[in-house]
Amino acid sequence: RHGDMAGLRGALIVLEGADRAGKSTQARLLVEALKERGYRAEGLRFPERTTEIGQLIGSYLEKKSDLEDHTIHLLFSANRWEQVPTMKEKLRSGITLVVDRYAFSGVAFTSCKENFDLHWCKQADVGLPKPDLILFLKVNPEVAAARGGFGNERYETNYFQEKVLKRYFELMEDKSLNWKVIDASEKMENVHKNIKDLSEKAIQDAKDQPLGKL
Ligand code: T5A
Ligand code: NA
Repeated sequence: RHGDMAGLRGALIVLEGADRAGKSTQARLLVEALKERGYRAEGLRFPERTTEIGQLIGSYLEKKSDLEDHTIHLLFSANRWEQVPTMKEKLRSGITLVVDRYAFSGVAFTSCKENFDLHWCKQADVGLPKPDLILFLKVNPEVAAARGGFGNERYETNYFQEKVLKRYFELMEDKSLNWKVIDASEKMENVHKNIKDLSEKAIQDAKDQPLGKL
């Protein structure tokens, strides 16, 4: 098996994108496909709503509670930090991690609120494991709308989502990160194939490179 060779780490692969771009679907398909091809791979998602911090976030997103905007931003970040020891351990042991949303969701969403400075928004995630590959799933709003209406969670409005999308494109200008834009309006299988090919390449490129930091 590819991941079992001593000293070779797994890759950190992140999926980002607008609402209903298909991140969760593609994350699941990617983990399955990598395993089939003999890689060790596991999925992870943020927010991880099952931890104590995650439950506070879940309740906020479901609008069962209100939290001050800086506070919820820091909780989203803390929800990533609490997974870091496990993530590092898994990557070190050769497991590739496929992550459904990461720090870029945190920055894109909070920085679209009134009176938030981009620099401030990035600080809480500085030092997190740096992704070897960030797949940005791009869908046009009409295609996303055809996949079902918005739910009732916080942030699920056209106005806010459009702002978030613009912010993602600004974040993608950071060339120190390995962003790849995927046309996620295509059929699920085609999107999957593109993602799988880029991911296999990232796994090969990452295996003898040190894990970076955001
Ligand atoms: N947030 C998150 C922050 O503010 N700060 C943070 O730090 C973080 C991490 C939670 C919210 O929290 C915010 C961002 C979010 O507002 P979530 O729980 O990840 O985010 O969001 P969800 O609402 O679960 O996920 P999305 O709505 O973004 O959807 P996905 O995962 O992009 O899409 P998916 O895979 O569920 O697919 C949606 C539908 O489309 C179909 C699927 O079958 C499904 O029905 N579909 C396709 N149909 C046709 N063709 C394709 N290619 C398709 N792919 C999927
Ligand atoms: Na999702």
